[in-house]
Parts: sequence; C-alpha cells; structure tokens
Amino acid sequence: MANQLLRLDRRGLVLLYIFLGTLQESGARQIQYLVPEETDKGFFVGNISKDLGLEPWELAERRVRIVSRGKTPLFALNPRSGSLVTAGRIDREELCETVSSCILKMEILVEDTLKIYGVEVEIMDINDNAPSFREEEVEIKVSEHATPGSRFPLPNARDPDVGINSLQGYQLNSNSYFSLQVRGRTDGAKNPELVLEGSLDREKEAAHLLFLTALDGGDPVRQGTVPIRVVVLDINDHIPKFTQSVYRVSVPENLSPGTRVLVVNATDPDEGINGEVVYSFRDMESRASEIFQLDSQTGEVLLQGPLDFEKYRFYEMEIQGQDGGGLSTTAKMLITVVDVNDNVPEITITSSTNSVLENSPPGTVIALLNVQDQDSGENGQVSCFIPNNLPFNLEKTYEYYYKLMTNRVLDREHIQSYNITLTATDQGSPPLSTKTHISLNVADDNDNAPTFAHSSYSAYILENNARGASFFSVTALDWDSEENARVTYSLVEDTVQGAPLSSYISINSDTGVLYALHSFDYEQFRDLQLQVMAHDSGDPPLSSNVSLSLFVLDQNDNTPEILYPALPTDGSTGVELAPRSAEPGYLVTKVVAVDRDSGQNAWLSYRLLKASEPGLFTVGLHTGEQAPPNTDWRFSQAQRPGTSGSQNGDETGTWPNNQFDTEMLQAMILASASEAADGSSTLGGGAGTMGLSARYGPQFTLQHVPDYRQNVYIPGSNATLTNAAGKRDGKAPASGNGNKKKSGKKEKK
Ligand SMILES: *[C@@H]1O[C@H](CO)[C@@H](O)[C@H](O)[C@H]1NC(C)=O
Ligand SMILES: *[C@@H]1O[C@H](CO)[C@@H](O)[C@H](O)[C@H]1NC(C)=O
Ligand SMILES: *[C@@H]1O[C@H](CO)[C@@H](O)[C@H](O)[C@H]1NC(C)=O
Ligand SMILES: *[C@@H]1O[C@H](CO)[C@@H](O)[C@H](O)[C@H]1NC(C)=O
Ligand SMILES: CC(=O)N[C@H]1CO[C@H](CO)[C@@H](O)[C@@H]1O
Repeated sequence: MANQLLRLDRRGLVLLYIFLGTLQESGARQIQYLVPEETDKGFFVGNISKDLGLEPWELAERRVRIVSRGKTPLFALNPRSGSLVTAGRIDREELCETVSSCILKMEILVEDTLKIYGVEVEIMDINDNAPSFREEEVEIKVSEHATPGSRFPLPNARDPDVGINSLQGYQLNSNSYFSLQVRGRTDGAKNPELVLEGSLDREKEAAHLLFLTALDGGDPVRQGTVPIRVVVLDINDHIPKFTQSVYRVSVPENLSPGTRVLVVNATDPDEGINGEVVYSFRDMESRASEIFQLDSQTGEVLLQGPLDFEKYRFYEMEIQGQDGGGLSTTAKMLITVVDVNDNVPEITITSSTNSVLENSPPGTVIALLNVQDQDSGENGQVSCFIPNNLPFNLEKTYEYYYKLMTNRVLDREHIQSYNITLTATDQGSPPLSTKTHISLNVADDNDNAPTFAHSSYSAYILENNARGASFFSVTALDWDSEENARVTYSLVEDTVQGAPLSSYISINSDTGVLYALHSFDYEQFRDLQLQVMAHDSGDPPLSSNVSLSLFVLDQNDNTPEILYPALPTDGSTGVELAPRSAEPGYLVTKVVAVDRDSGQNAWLSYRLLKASEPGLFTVGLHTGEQAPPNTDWRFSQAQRPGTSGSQNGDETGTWPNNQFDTEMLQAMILASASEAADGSSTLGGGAGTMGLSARYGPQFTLQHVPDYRQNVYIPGSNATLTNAAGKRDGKAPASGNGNKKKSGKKEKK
C-alpha cells in the first residue's frame, strides 16, 4: 500500500512538471517549486531569475522582490545567483499538520515593470517522525478462563508524518498466547487488537509482557513501541491439595494435652481467597473429636484430651481442606497410640480361704489368684511372687493364674496366722508393681494332749479332816485352742482297801481341785495313790494321766498308853523292888509307854504325879527311867532328839518345831528303829524282838510293843519301814548299867 502511494505521488510529480511547462509558455507567470522540509537556511528552492526570464544580475537592477505579508518570511532571494532560497528551517508538520500536500503561496514583484508573479512552493514531507504511543505502558486484564479468540483493543500509535512516512502498521513480539490483528476503520485509520490464541493459566504465568510496535513507511522505517502487560485474572480453578494423602503419626499415650501431634498442609495455587485453605475434621467420631483439635487456619493438630492406649490405640480421621471458593479435598490422618507403662499390675484373688487346718498335707491350696496388667508388651508382662521365708508356694497354673498353696505342714501352736504379701511386678522400664495381702489363720487341730506341769504330785492332808475339804489342785495345760484346749479332770477309777477310790476322793472336773470325801485316820492309812486324768474336748479327745500321792498327816489324836509296868489285874498296886543298899541313881524300873500317833505326837515325856516320899525317886523325863541318868543311855549327843548338838545334853530339850528339825528327827527315829529291828544290832536280841529284850531283859519283847515303824514316813515318799531297813551306827550307851532294863521309848517313831 505504501508503494502504491509512492507511485501515485510520482505520477503527480510528472503532472506537476507538465503543468509548469504550460505556465511558462502561456506567460501566466505562475511559478511552482518543490522543496523538502527540514532543510538548512539558504537551501536552493528554485532558479527564480531564469523562471522570470532575466539574467541573475537583472534581479537587483529591476528591483525584484518577494511581497511580504507581514509574516516571518520563509524564503529569500539570492541576488548573486538569482535563486530563491529558504530563509530558515521549515517544518512541514508545523505548517500543514496532517494535510497531505503542503503548498505555500507568495508573490514576487518586479518593480520596474510592476509585474506580479505568483510563486507556489510545495513543502515536501520527509520522514522525520517516528510512530509513537501516548501511553508509556499498557495493562490489560484478562480472565484466566477467557476463551481463545477473545479480542482486546490495543492503543493506537500516531505519526505526524504524511504519506508513506506516516504510520503504516503494527507488529507484536512473538509469543504463544497472543496474536495481533489490525482492523481498518472506515476513516482509514487502523486499530490494533490483541487476540487470545490459547488457554491461559494464571498459576503457570500470572502475567505476560508483550511489546506492540508501530511502524511507518519511511526510509529508513521509523517505529515506536509500547509495552503491553497482560495480567491474568485468577479464577478458582484449583482444588486444594494435601501434601500427603495419608498422615501417619505415633504418639505415646502419656502425651500431655496441648501438645502438637502433627501439622497437615494443603496447598492451593489459586490466588487470594481462592488459595486460602481452611481445615476441618470430616465426620469425626465423637471420641476422636474430644481428644484432638484441629486448627482450621494452621492445620495444626493438637492433643486436647488424655490418650489411653488401653482404651483406644488407633484413631483414623478424615480431614478436609477447603479453599475460599468452596473447593475442597480430603486426606486421612492415622494416629497410633504407643503404650507407656502407666498401668500398675492388678492382683485379683479369685478364691481364697481365710483359714487352713493345721497338719493339712503340703500342697493344700489356699488361694487362686489372677494377675493382670492393662499395658501391652513388656509393660503388661507380669510376674507374681511371695516372700520365700513362708511355708507357701506360689505356682503358676494357667496363663496369669496362680495357686497359692502350702509347702509343708503348718503348726498352729507355732504360728497362728500368716500375713502373706503377694507382689506383682511388670517388666516395663521402670517396672511397676503392686502388693496385696492374704491373711490366713491356721485352724486348730486337736494335736496336743493336756499336759501336767509335773510328772507326779504329792499332796498332804491332816487326818481327821473335814469331809469335802479340798486338799490339792492339779492343772493341765493344753496348747490347742477352744474345745481342743478345754481340759476336764477326772480320777482314774481304782479301789482303796476294797472300796472305790471315788468314795474317798473327788475332783472338780473343771478346776482340778481335789476334795476328800472321807475323814482320814492317819492311824488307819497314811497314803493313797491315785491317778488324775486330764482330757480335752477335742474330737477325738486327747488325755494324759498323772499320779498323785496323797499323804495323811498325823494329828495328836491318841493318848499315850503305858505298857510297863502293867497294872495288876487283881486291883493291887504294882510293886517294884529295889535293894536297900541302892545308891542314889539306882535304876529301880523303867516306865514304858507308847503312843499310836507319830512324830512329835508320839514323843513321850514322863513325870511322877504322886509320890509318898517326894524326892526319893525321880523319873527320867524322856527315858521313863527315872534315878536321873547322867547321859542319855541311848543316843549319842549328835543323835539326840532336838536340834542337833545345839541343845547338847539338855534332858528337858524341847521338841523341834520347825519342819527341818522335824524331818531330821524322824530320820533319826527311823534309823534307830531300823537298828532295833536288825538282828545284828549291838543291842540285839532275837529276830522280831527289835532288840528290846537285849536292852530291857528277855521279858521285854515285841509282844509288848506295837510295831509303829510304819508311823515313820518320809514326806513325798511312800517308803515305810521294813525289817530290812538300814543298820544303825549309834554309839554305845553312856550309862554303865547295861544290864538294866532300858526304856522302850526308842521304839517310838
Ligand atoms: C505447606 O507445604 C508447602 C509445599 O510443600 C510449603 O511451601 C508450605 O510452607 C507448607 N506450609 C506449612 C504451614 O508448612
Ligand atoms: C499385712 O501386712 C501389711 C504390711 O506389712 C499390713 O499393711 C497389713 O495391714 C497386714 N494385714 C493384716 C491383716 O495384718
Ligand atoms: C490314763 O488312764 C486311763 C485309765 O487307766 C487310760 O484309759 C488312759 O489311756 C490313760 N491315758 C494315758 C494318756 O495314758
Ligand atoms: C511306792 O511303793 C511302790 C512299792 O510298794 C513302788 O513301786 C513305787 O515306786 C513307790 N512310789 C514312790 C513314789 O516312791
Ligand atoms: C544557478 C543557475 O543555474 N543559474 C542560471 C540561471 O539562468 C541563467 C540564464 O537565464 C543562467 O545564466 C544562470 O547560470
């Protein structure tokens, strides 16, 4: 099109010259010139002298000049060369703006002939202007989802040059999204438009920078460029996307509330609220919603309630991420709770007895128990034990069941009850343990018989006792308990002198107190052997026996009996003969008396009650001899009745009162009585005479004296005198009158 214009102009130029030639021939004096704009001052416009038909020098002579119209003259005459020249720089665009042919008219006056010539100078355009845009930068907003083919107007460029030098067209830098289309308007102007060629993706390229170039047809071509910034407007064309489709996390069950468990993250490449994601749980079961809390903005999942591995060890939740445009996506969250040793083992006594019979065989089951631990793994592995100093074993039976049983025979009398501590410990680190106690009573078995403190007892009772008098009590202890320890006393049936024992003695079955049912006569019998039985109330009962010796003690209930001299049976008084020449101290006779009692009660002393001639005769206080003897004819000093040698020679010695002396005395009596009974006695007579005949003469034999040897008893012993009793070792009598009758006193025991 530019070339076409150029061709038209050239044709015009040819026409112009033809026209000029015509003017010259007709002499119409219309002179036409063509001068380019923007020339320097003095630029040759045309040979005016020649066109006026003058010689150059005639211009001055004939006073040729340009008629001025008051405006700054654009042209001037050069009189030397006869040329019309420019008076200054000429800007066609300033003179004619966009008018395509810019012709300036002026007149030249030849004063000497007063001829006027019209001169037309056409200012020729040169490409001195580049196309330009009014905007420095253009921004175009295009929606991301604009369809290909969409058009967007672009700014027009301007070029004040004319013709070929003016704006000829536009160009767009090459790019894959946009193309340029120029639409011609009816007025010939051209409007550039941007055409969308492909789909836009804001998330790929949020803006495109294009350059629109406007070109003219000059030589060289001039151009102007404007940057076009295409901004892609976001649409919510992206769904949020979680960084993981499944979030897995393991947390220890003792995690404290408020702790962050994990962070979920969903991204959305859209812009603004289209890209802002809020998080929420979807269809969350209530138990999880109580325990976890999701921050809708940050995606942080916090623990808000306590975890308990033993209740729930796994949580599965669906989380949703939604952008401001309402698009959403989901992901899974799997939370595994890890066990921590936070449960103490538990001991459950499934069944137990609180008492076990003593003597039960080893292996008797006391309790069945079960240990448990809510924890898992090693934290839940429990072992159970008891102290090993107890007579019990703890045996594992089935899984976590244990049997507590005895491992030896128990003895209630040794240990009555046990407090068994059961300890259950798990294998966690650190381990947890629990203790429980089983108290076990050992029930009594009747395995102990009542026992008496002594193997035998001796009891004493004074003769002539009151009937029903208690004289002794026995006690037997039984180490068992209750009925098994309740002791009952009884007498083992026996006969005493043909009568049942029970007619003599009775015993209180509860207290063990013994009563005499009989008034005993020492002179009848002195001792009684009996057996007391103690038995408990067990089933079967156990018993034990003890022997008891009851000794009857003498009381002075018999009067002495004078055996010699015997009262004559004819009623006369007895006569003892003494020689007239008898010296003082002559033994006239010996009074012999006996007493059925024993001991002190049989200790006799003699006194004269009545004498016709007082002082002529005396009787020995103890001997019944009377001329008072100097010494005891029979006893050595040491043997003398009384308290040994301390009362040496005391014929009137008192009978000892204390127990010790009594016993000693009895022993001495026993000794001499035995001696008397002994045939080898120094006082000896024949057997059965007890030595009396030797001492007192042949007429004095046992027939005269009752045998009271049995009156001598040793307390605590049932020994009595017999003919075989020990020998005497007494001294010879102090008296020199060994041939005289001796007192029978020594027969008394
Ligand atoms: C989410 O993930 C994206 C992409 O990995 C990352 O750039 C962004 O920082 C993450 N946001 C958070 C809160 O971690
Ligand atoms: C058993 O012993 C424990 C600790 O020694 C004690 O706490 C508990 O009271 C006892 N139980 C009985 C029944 O005595
Ligand atoms: C005690 O004596 C009675 C009667 O003689 C007898 O039956 C019983 O077995 C005796 N008890 C013991 C333990 O010897
Ligand atoms: C009592 O005497 C008898 C013989 O007569 C004897 O067997 C018994 O052991 C004596 N008892 C005591 C306690 O001395
Ligand atoms: C500059 C130029 O070419 N001047 C010419 C103008 O015409 C006359 C004849 O009329 C010539 O003599 C000049 O040389």
